[in-house]
Amino acid sequence: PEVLADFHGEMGSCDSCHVSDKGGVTNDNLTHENAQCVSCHGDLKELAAAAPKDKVSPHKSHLIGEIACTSCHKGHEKSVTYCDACHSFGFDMPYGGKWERKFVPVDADKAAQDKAIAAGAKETTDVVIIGSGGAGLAAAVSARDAGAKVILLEKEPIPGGNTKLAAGGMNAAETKPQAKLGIADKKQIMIDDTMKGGRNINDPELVKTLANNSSDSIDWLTSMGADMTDVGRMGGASVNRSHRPTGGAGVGAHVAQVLWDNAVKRGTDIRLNSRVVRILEDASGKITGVLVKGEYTGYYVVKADAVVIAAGGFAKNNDRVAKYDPKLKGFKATNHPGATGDGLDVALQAGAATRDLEFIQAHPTYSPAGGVMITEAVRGNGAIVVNREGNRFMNEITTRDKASAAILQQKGESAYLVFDDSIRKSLKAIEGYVHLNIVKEGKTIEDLAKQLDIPAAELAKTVKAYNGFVKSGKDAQFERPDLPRELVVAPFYALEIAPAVHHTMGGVVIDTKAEVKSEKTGKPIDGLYAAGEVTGGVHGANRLGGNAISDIVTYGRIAGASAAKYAKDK
Ligand code: FAD
Ligand code: MEZ
Repeated sequence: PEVLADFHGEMGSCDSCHVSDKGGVTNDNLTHENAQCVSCHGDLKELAAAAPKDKVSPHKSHLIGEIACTSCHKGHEKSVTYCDACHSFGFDMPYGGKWERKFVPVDADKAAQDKAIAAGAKETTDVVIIGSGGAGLAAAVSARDAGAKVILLEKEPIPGGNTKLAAGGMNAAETKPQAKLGIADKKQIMIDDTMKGGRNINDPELVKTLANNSSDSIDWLTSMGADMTDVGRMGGASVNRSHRPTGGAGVGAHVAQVLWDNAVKRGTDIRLNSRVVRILEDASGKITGVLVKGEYTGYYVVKADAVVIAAGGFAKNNDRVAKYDPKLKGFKATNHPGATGDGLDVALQAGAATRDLEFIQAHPTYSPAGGVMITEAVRGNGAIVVNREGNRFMNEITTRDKASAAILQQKGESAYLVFDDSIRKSLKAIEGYVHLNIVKEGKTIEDLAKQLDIPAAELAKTVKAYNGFVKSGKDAQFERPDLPRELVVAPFYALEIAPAVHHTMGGVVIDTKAEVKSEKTGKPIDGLYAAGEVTGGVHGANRLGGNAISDIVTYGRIAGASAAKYAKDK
């Protein structure tokens, strides 16, 4: 047999997977088909528990939601390991093929799309949300709380977008966790840091709304079951304000899971494998719904009073990235495979104005060996960065644009992140990198240098000088403003890092109510809202670490509430 369906076909008829013996699926989530897999093979938890402990298990992952078996195990085509979108584990997958994803423009197949539109709406709702990342899920929760009927459409088989990958934290000022830790912060300082980091081209009103609502957003998440009690420092922040779960665990998977659970609990109709390819309007320009391409059910129209675009950015689409910033051509990306810019395309078709698309951020510490971004929190908690000569060359917690540029100037266009066991113990996220086998370990600094094949005496000198700066409270070399700890607790660790495309700052123009502005009139398009990485203006020319999760939670909530109100008042 070539594919899984051949094998199952030999065992019985189509109804071993499908509802009828003639095949055909019930919905794009493949609810029945996935339940059939589980009924014979067990669920993810059971499969993960049975896997050898010393190996990365394909069934144990950091992804969120209920991961459907068919996300990887395909019936009628070669199976693919979704993990390979970022990593390269080389799992021996039955009936497996190579991970490949070609970008298909949203307007491909126009004749079939026009035919589906002409056939009219298949169903009706109050609010449609495009995207199941943090912005979309936050919008779903707040729209449901405001009484709207919501359909949330996600093109990927796995929910959570980039949000589920977020690691370092969520920025917020004047919060309860900060107060508990004795951290004095002000919303105005968050505004000033964000404007400065964004080179002052941010929309000041959007920034004010971000900072002024950030503490409420922490309370909102906490009230739904989130743990945001650990607070650390991110690049460009003058105060510790990046919130994450206890012990420094990754923030994104946690926040996305809490929002997912709450959206599900509130009865949101969530459809995976469902790509929105067009936003529909009437002759007066009012939004009337969306055209969806169901991976298995084909094109159909959902009529809706309001649409929220929460479709994320486009950092994983290198052709598009390079179009706006040719310097980034061929760069790897930290993003999930769905970050291709579809949201922007459907928004443009609907007449939305855009801004700042040329501003694209590279994250300075991506591990090429692991296919994974190494969180800024490692530096925030005290790690240093050295080059192949064993020397520091920058303030490690400067903004990302500056850090990435400095790394690219070093020999080999990469560098090493160096930390000690006390930093490892301060941040649970590091265990994930150790698990991926990408972290070198040395009993002493000299031993570590040998493993990295860099001059041992030079690295020892660098660490000694740095420890002296920590003791004196002043980095005489690069003016690093925050010096949390000396690097003295063995064992010592290092991993190679290089910049990778991380965040697209530009996008759809919105106002503080998350209304999308029209390119033609400059006024809001009736019924169209947007939130999160698909928008521009909040982060200006350069986003500060920790500000995106803050953005998506705050503007996701606002967009959901605004869309529900519009639908109700209509
Ligand atoms: P996403 O979470 O990307 O969700 C958008 C969803 O829309 C996706 O699931 C996508 O598949 C779907 N979609 C797109 N087009 C369509 C369509 N046409 N139809 C249906 N669905 C569609 N920020 C921080 O503040 N702190 C951090 O610690 C942090 N760490 C990060 C670590 C990594 C590795 C990455 C990649 C990013 C990190 N960020 C962090 C940035 C932050 O995670 C993102 O900017 C943010 O989560 C984006 O949220 P979103 O909801 O706007 O988009
Ligand atoms: O905001 C981010 O992108 C972030 C904090 C990433 C990280 O390094 O953890």
